[in-house]
Amino acid sequence: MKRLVVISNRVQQLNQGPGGNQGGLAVALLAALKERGGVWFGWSGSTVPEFTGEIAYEHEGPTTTAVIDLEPQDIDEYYNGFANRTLWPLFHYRVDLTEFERDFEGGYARVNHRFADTVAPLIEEEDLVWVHDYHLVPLGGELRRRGVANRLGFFLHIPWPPTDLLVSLPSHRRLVEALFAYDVVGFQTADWLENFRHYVTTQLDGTVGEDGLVTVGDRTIRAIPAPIGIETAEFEAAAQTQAAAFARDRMYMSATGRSLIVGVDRLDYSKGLPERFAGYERFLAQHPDRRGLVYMLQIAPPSREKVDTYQEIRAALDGLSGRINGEYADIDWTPLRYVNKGYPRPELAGVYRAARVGLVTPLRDGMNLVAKEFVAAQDPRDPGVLILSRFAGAAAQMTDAVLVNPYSADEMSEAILRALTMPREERIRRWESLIDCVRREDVHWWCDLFLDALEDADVAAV
Ligand code: GDG
Repeated sequence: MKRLVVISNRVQQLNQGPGGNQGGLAVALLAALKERGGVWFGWSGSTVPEFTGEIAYEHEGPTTTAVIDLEPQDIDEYYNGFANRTLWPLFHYRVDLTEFERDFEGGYARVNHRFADTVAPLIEEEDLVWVHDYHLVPLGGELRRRGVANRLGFFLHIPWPPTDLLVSLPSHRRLVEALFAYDVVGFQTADWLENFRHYVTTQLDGTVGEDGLVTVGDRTIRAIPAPIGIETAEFEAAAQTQAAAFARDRMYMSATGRSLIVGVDRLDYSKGLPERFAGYERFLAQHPDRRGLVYMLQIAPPSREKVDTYQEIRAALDGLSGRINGEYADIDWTPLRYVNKGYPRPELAGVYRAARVGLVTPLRDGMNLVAKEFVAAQDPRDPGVLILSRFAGAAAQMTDAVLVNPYSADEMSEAILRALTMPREERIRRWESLIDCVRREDVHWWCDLFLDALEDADVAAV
């Protein structure tokens, strides 16, 4: 098996352990590196007044992490700028929130240069190089310019937007052309891949051939759908630990006889939290007989706090949650528990297991791992019901969830009632079909799918 070099914006600290608060990407990549051995390279999360390119290493078994510090201006323009103020909203269909600033593009190009300069010497001849996400689209081209002839793969964790939206980015052409430095480009779903193909054929005069081959000019890449999974076995086991049982019992004891509806999301406007709260509020308004019998727990650890749109969504949610509780709470009942902090994974698993309903309703999401984790944590004899947005990538695989349009408070309200009253046989039938997919198409399956495609790819000419 070939050694792997993974490159992503952030690198998970190796010594953080299973209790750490890791994002979806981190959980998936650590699993891949544990299996194959190799290097994970990225930004340390710290800044220095002047960039030096000095690398800090950490080792654990076959895995090495290698991180660099960036300058404050890099973070403003590349991370908080082009990545999170331009590409993230645009790729989540939010042109209204997208900021188009030339300075951001300068910072994005500069950091991709810096990444390439520092990581290129770490790449050995036979390594497979796997670049992750929208922060690093131009990195493949930068590596090629530095003579890296290895197989290069790129995986996009977020949606690929329709062409009509993407062309509102002034530099859209340059961005997409940069993907042609890779050998394999992976997307979460066939729909996002279709959007990419549409762009390439209509804007770049490209062609789509057999077997996922996409050609523009003299470059042919393989563009594939590769839906990311979770470490299912590990998460199922986490749900049965003492820590999980303790969290589950804490939930039961704090609300005896009441059904828990749970949501867990990074605090991000793409996750549809105001719409979710509105759907729950509609449910409470339409079903007075259910008040006092249910409660909702929304765990939402803050993220990207330097970006104004994230401050705005947080303020909006503070207001909405206050309004819902002000309107409906009773002296012995709080309808909505809204918590802005993260929990260790086993505790999360216990909370999922205590829940009657999992509410995963992003307005747009590349995949959504919470949906899969919720399913993995359930008790097979008495599983909860997953309500899932049609606009999450996960909906393509998880068709036995109760699928909803997250923009519709009425649909959400109906789905909540349906989930709460669903007979046990139907819950079990749906859950068995869902867990089957979550087990089969887990994170190891995903890695193998992508890396097999990469190993099979013809090595690009430098
Ligand atoms: C991007 C794409 C795609 C959340 N709160 C806590 C916590 N989490 C963990 C979850 C899950 C992860 O964070 C979130 O993953 P998602 O997939 O839901 O969303 P993004 O962070 O937006 O990830 C997404 C993903 O990349 C992978 O490709 O699915 O579409 O947007 O694992 O459990 N973990 C802990 N405590 C928390 O409070 N420990």
